Amino acid sequence: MKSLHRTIADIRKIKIQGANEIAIHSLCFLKQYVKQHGFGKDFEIVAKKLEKVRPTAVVLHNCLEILRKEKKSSTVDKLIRTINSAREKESKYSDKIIRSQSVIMTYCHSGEAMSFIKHSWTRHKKKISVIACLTEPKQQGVLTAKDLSLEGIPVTLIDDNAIGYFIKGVDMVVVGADALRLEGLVNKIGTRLLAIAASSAHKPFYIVANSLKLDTRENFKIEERSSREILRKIINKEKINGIEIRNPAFDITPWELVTAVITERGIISPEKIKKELLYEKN
Ligand code: RUB
Repeated sequence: MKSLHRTIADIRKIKIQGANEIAIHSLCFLKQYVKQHGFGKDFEIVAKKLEKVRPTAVVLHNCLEILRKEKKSSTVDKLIRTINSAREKESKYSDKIIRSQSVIMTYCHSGEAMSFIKHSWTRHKKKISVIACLTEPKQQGVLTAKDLSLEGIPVTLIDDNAIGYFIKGVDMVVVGADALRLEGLVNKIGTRLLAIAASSAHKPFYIVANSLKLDTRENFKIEERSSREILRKIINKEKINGIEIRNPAFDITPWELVTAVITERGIISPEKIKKELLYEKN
């Protein structure tokens, strides 16, 4: 069994990344933990420690809220199954969105977006190609490019600055989500600019996200990561001391820029997602 320390370290260092994987790995740890220690006071301490590592991604938070209510170790398995089966269900809708010869632009590395795109290639045999954006500063887009390329999908890796150059040639943008909030889609920093580029080029912008990503938290914060991630990319560091460097990990894309959200329950309009969020809030 992976220790709490190890689980937290792997999530913090982005060895485990993406909202669903963060939740699944935390749940795997908790499964062993509750077998030994149950759901007593210490469970809450451990749960809070895990939740604090990547606070923006809402899936783990929503899973913990369910666990806090049900207090059953079988709930842990149920939640892992729910996340995994949502990916499969969403993927089936790729047939309705992705056609042969489609050029798809994607951003960062989202397990749900990956499954959706791969499904159209492997199951529906669509001759697609993908443009993966590098996604600075952590470059998770490289994972995406490798992942798709291993499946045999033609993939081109581009710098984030080249989005405006390539957007006219794509048929759609497909991204994942860290959270779906009333204000909009929370996803990797840069997603908002990509959505603006897609909208100005009249290209559809799709999100693939399960229902555990609905986020009604009052206490919501955008994770700000170490400035060192930006600093190490600067070639000339002369006279750089004293300049403030900011490194938010996520941004919010307003719903007006989103075409639809593909969930395990079907393809849902942004208006319906907002209604669901309002309903859950009240
Ligand atoms: C990952 C990211 C992903 C979402 C969705 O950011 O923004 O698009 O988390 O991923 P990071 P998934 O690499 O900082 O965790 O679909 O796998 O839940």
